[in-house]
Amino acid sequence: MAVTSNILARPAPREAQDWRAVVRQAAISRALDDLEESTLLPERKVLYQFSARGHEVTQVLLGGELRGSRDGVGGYYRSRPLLLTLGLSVDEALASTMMRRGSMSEGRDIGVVFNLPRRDGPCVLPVCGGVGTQYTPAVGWAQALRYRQTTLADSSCERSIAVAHGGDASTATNGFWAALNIATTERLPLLFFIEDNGYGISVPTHQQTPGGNIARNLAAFRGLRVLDGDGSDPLSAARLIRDAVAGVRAGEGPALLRLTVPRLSGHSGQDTQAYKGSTAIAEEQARDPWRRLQVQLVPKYLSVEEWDIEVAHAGALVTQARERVERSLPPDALRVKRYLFTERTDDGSVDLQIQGGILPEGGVPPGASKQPAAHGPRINLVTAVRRTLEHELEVNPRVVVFGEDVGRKGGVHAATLGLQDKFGVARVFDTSLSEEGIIGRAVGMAAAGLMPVPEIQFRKYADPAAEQLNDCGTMRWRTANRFAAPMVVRIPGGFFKCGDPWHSQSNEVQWVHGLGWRVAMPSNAEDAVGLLREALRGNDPTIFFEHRSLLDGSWARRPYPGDDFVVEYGKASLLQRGDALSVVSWGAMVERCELAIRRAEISADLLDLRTLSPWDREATLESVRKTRRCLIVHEDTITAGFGAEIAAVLAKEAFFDLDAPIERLAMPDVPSPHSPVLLEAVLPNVDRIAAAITDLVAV
Ligand SMILES: Cc1ncc(C[n+]2csc(CCOP(=O)(O)OP(=O)(O)O)c2C)c(N)n1
Repeated sequence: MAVTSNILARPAPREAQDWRAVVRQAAISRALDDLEESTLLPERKVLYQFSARGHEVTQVLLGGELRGSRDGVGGYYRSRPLLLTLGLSVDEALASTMMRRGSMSEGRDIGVVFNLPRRDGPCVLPVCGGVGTQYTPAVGWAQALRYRQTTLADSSCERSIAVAHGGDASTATNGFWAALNIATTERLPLLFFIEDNGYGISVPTHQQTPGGNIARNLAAFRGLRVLDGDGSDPLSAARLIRDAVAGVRAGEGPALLRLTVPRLSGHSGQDTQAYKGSTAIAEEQARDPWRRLQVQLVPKYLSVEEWDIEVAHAGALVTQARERVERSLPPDALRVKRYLFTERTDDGSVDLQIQGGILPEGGVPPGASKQPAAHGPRINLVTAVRRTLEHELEVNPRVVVFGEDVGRKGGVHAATLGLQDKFGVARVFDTSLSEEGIIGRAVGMAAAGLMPVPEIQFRKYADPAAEQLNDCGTMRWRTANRFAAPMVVRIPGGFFKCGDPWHSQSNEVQWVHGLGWRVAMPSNAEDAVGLLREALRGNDPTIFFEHRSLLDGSWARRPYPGDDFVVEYGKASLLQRGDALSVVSWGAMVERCELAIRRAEISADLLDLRTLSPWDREATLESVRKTRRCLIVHEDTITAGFGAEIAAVLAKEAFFDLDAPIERLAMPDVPSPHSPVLLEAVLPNVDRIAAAITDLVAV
């Protein structure tokens, strides 16, 4: 066993290990793998099998150390032994792989992609299929532990830690490096637990990290305690695990523990391992930690009989669980569309997720009003955003605002100006430059009961966070309402005085296609206040798009509508009424449409959708059925833009009411150009909108 460490390893506390429990848990894991590999997979009762054979002893040992009342784990598809140790029942495990009712996702997700919501012991964040996605949410959990302890005076978080569990290849991902950077910079209580089985499917570890040992490579990484050992030597692995956990728990900052283990089966049930060769496979079998455990324990710590009893007991547990699960029902196909968003029960109360966000912990949002209490001077949209954030930070101690430059500078768009001075660095803070880190961290914080408000500096720069955004949106659905991560992602974007492919993208349709996200695109300061507040007090993840040209635009200015004002999502605003046609728009195009209608001197309905997910189908249909003509105007590019969705719905639902084809005016399929001359040539402007209105009315 080698220990490479920039802090010398301390002797582990001499607490007795319950070896019988270790044997029992590891035997259950192995019995599950035996059953799935030998029977359920060939019988096609399990469609995806990811064996943990070779990984089970180290994971069970880790699970035994996670006794903090608020410990949080980010795991992956090979984490089942760890979960079994933390409370996943054998029935739940089998119901999940066999896609039965009572599984952790109700048949919606792969059976080894688990979750374990809990507030009285170790909680496992919803596991994702994407390799490396577990790391930044684990960082968010670790930061939330600190926040809850210091800012919310929540003593249950004292000495609790976060653990991110992954394989050797996962250390090559963006998520790993983002998490490592944040955890060490912020000195968070996070353990990176890396099980190095030598392969990422077929690609050997030396192609994932130079020299093939991530622990050795990180030995000089500042702020990280690094431990390295042989997971096939259970007695010494147990000491290392205990030592690593104890250090993080004691407040020494993050640590990384790498343990080598053999992967004794294929990567998944389909994998023949032809790339390994028989010598390598034989060598791996010789390193089987389960067999070594027996040699190390029997008879010194356990008698032969005790070992056999535990193994037989595990086998019986799995057999009985299989019988029960075989008799259980398949998932309910009628429920497959449920739980993309918060739902209500028959009595009207919220059908709450077990964990994530503020509501499951008893949080009650303050009273709200849909009527604006408009008074005072008109304020611009950026002030509206700032003032709303300020008020919500005041009334809700769980709101945290963060992103690149949002702290001392107050954001590059000035939306958070002065907030750090007022609320302190724990609640309003700068992050390192990692969008994966910003959103992944928000996911972990939301899961831990906070309301994160991350800022993505410009729309285009959400690209590196795409994976975390996607997985956040689907979390409620894929855990069948067990977990959700409500948050408000503020994203400034769109053109300003000029365009360019980096700062001026709109592309809102991508968010609408991102399942599970609510999407707001306000056109003015009053709606911005109401939509932002509604999102901040809501229970679903929300993309709040702040259009750059509106931040200080004069048309968008409105009086502040009050500290209680909210705007319901999915309710369009009918800005003016007319009968010759309906103009449907949102964001920065609304102002142009209003001017164009005036210029064309046509009597028209002007609908500002305000939110695109959900969007107000009813109001749009009602208007179009009345005017019998519709022009949709948006800034996003035309092909498969959101206008296409609206047009498709109108074509189907209002077909016999239409007197003319539905028209769309949008950016052609080009990136936003920089020169104002070029931008003017492609962006819908008042002249072109007015001409389109005139033409459509003439049809
Ligand atoms: C982002 C992403 N890329 C590719 C894959 C396909 N894939 C699944 S597992 C895997 C290898 C991961 O290996 P490692 O992290 O070492 O864990 P192990 O399977 O060895 O336990 C790959 C490439 C994926 N799931 N996610």
